[in-house]
Amino acid sequence: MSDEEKKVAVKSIDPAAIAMLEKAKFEGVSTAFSRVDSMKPCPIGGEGACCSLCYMGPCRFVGKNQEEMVGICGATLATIAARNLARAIAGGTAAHSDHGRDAANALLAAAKGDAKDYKIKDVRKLIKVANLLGIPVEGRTKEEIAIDVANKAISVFGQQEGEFPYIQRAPKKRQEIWRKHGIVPRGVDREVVEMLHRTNMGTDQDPKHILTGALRVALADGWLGSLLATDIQDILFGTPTPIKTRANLGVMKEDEVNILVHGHEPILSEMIVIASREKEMIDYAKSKGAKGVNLAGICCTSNEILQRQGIPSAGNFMHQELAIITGACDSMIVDVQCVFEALAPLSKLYHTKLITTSPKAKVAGSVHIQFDEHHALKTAREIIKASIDNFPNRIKEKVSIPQFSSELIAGFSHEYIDYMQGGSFRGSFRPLNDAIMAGRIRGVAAIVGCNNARTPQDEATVFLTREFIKNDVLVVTTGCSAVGCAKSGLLTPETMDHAGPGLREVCEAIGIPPVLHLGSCVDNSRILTVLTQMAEEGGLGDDISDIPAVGFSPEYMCEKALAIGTYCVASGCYVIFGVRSPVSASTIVTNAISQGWEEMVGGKLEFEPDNNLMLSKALAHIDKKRDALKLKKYECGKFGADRVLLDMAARRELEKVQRGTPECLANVAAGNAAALREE
Ligand code: MSK
Repeated sequence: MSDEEKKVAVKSIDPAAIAMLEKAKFEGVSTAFSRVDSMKPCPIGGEGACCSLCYMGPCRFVGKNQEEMVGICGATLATIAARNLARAIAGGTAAHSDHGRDAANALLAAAKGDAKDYKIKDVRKLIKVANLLGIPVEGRTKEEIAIDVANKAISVFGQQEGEFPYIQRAPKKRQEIWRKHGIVPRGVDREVVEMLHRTNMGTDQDPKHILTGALRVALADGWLGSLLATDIQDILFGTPTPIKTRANLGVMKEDEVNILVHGHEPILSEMIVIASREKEMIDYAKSKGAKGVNLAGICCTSNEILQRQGIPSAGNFMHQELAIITGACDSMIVDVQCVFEALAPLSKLYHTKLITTSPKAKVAGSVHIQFDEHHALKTAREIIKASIDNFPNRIKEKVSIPQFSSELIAGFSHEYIDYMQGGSFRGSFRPLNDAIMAGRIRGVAAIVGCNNARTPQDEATVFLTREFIKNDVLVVTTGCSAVGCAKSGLLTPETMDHAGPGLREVCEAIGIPPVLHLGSCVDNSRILTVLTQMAEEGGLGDDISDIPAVGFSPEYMCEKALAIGTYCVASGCYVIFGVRSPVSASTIVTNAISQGWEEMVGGKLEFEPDNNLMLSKALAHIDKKRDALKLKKYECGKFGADRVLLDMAARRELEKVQRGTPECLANVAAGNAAALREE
C-alpha cells in the first residue's frame, strides 16, 4: 500500500469507499472525508462548555478551573452542558417523532380512501396496535379500525396531560420506576416544547433537574414517536420478515438507470419501488438506452425498503457523496434527515439529478418534486421519469462503479424473532432466554447509529460486532451500523463460523445469523420491544435493566442518536457511545448521566472513544448482570442444560397446524374476519 493509499485507508475500512476517495482525489472533488481534515472542531463547544442561548454571549468556558467559572448570567458549566445535551435530545426526539406523525397521516389518508395507492398490508399488526390503543375492533372493517388508530396516534403526539397509551408496553417494574421519578411522558409535542422552554435562558437551572427532564423527553421518542412510526409503517407496508439482498456501491449498475433514495421515510420510497418495477417505466428506460431501472438506497430510507422489499443498499451515511462520485448515479431522491447539503454542488460536477421531495426539506441547487401521499404513485412515476431522462447525460469517462457488494439477510422484526423461536402458534422468547441462562449466549449487544467523518467509517461498528459474536454475544443492529455490518458481510448465516461455540449452536438450531438486522433508526423501538419480551418471558429478572445486555452507538454523529441512547438508558440499558463526549467539560454532568442515571433508572450513558475499552466495559457489564441473576458463569464452550431448540422442520410442522387457526383475528367479528384473512 502506498503512503497515499494508507492515508485514505484510515478514513474507512470499506474498499469501495477507498476506491471512490481515490477517484475523488484524482478528480479534484472534496467530500466530507476530506473536508473534515481542514475543519477543526471547536474544542469549547465540542465538550459542552459553550452557551449560546442568549445574545449576551456566547459564553465560552476556557482555561483552567472551568468548573468554577460562571457565564454572564451566572450559569455554571454543569447547567450549560446539561442544557446543551437536553436540547440535542429534544431535537432528536422531534425528528423521529415527526417522522412517526407523517406515517400516521399517511395511514389516515389511506384508510379514508384519500390516498388510494396505499393499502393496509398487515391487518394482524393493525389489530394488535388497535388493542394497545384501546380502539374497538369487533364488527368493524380494517379501514374503520385504521382511521381510529391513525387519529389516536396523531392525537397522542399532542397529548397534554396524563400517561401516553403505549406505556403499558414496557415491563411493569419499568413503568413504576418512571412513575416514581415523574418521567412518564405525556405527548411528544408537549415534552419537546417543554424541554425547549426549560432550557431557554433563565429557566431551568439545576443540571440534575434538566437531565431528568431529558430522560422524559427521550422516553417520548422511544416509547411513543419511534414506536408508533415503526408500528404504522408495518401496518402500511408490512412487518418485515427475513429477506436476502446486497449492500455496497457495487449494487449500482453501469447499464441501467441508477436511482438512489436517501433519507428516512418509506412513505415515498415504497411508491418508488412499485413504480420502478412497472413495465412502462422499464420500457421508457430502454427507450433512453438503458437496460432497465435499478433502485438502491442510502441511510435509513435504504433500511426501510431493504427490510420489506429486498431493495439493495448502496451504503450508509458516509457513502452518500461516494455514490454520486461513481458517475453512475442518475438521480438521488431525498426526503428528510442526514442529507448533506454538499450533495447539491457535488451533483453538478457529475450528472446526478438531486431531487428533494419533502415540503419540510429543500436544498438550494436541487430540483424539488414535492411528494403528496394523495397522488403518491403519480409523484413516484414523475420522479422516475426525470431520473430516466437524465441517463443519457452521464459523462462516460467519469463512470466507475467499485465492484464491491456483500450479500445480507435483513428483516428481523420483533414479530419474526418471536416466530423463529417456535412458529406462529408457539412463538416465544423462551429459547433465547434459556440459551442466555445456560451460558450458550453470554448476552445481547445492540449496535446502532451513524457514521462520523471524524472516525474511520464502519471500523468501530465492525470491530465490536466481530468481537461480540466471537464472545458468544448475540448482536442486533439498526441504521447505518446495520448497513456497515452488511457491507462487511456480517449479516449472513455464514457469519456463525466466526461466532463462539454457544452462539453458533443456537444460530444453527434456529436458523439465524448471529447478527440480526432490525431495521432503520426509528426501528430501534423494535429493540425495546424485544428487551421487554425477554424480561417478561422469565428467567432474566423482571425488568430490562436485569438483562445481560448493552447498547452502542460507536460512530454517532447526530442528535437523533443521543435521543435513542437516552431512551435506552431510561429503559434500563447501559449505553456506550464512541467518537467523543459532548459533555466532557463537566464532571458533574458526566457523572450525572452515568452513576446518577444508573441509581435512578438502572441504565447509564457513557462516552468511550477507545474500541477496546468499549468492548471490555460491555463484556464486564454483561457478566455483572449474569452474576446478579445468579446465572451460570459464562465460560466459552461450557454450557449448562437448556431446553431443546425447535429446528426448521419442527417449526414447519407447527405452521401446518397454525394455518387453520387464525388466532390473531379472533377479536374481529365473523363477517370481517374472512375479508381480513384474505389480506
Ligand atoms: S441514517 S441518523 S446517519 S444511523 Fe438513520 Fe444513519 Fe445516523 Fe442518519
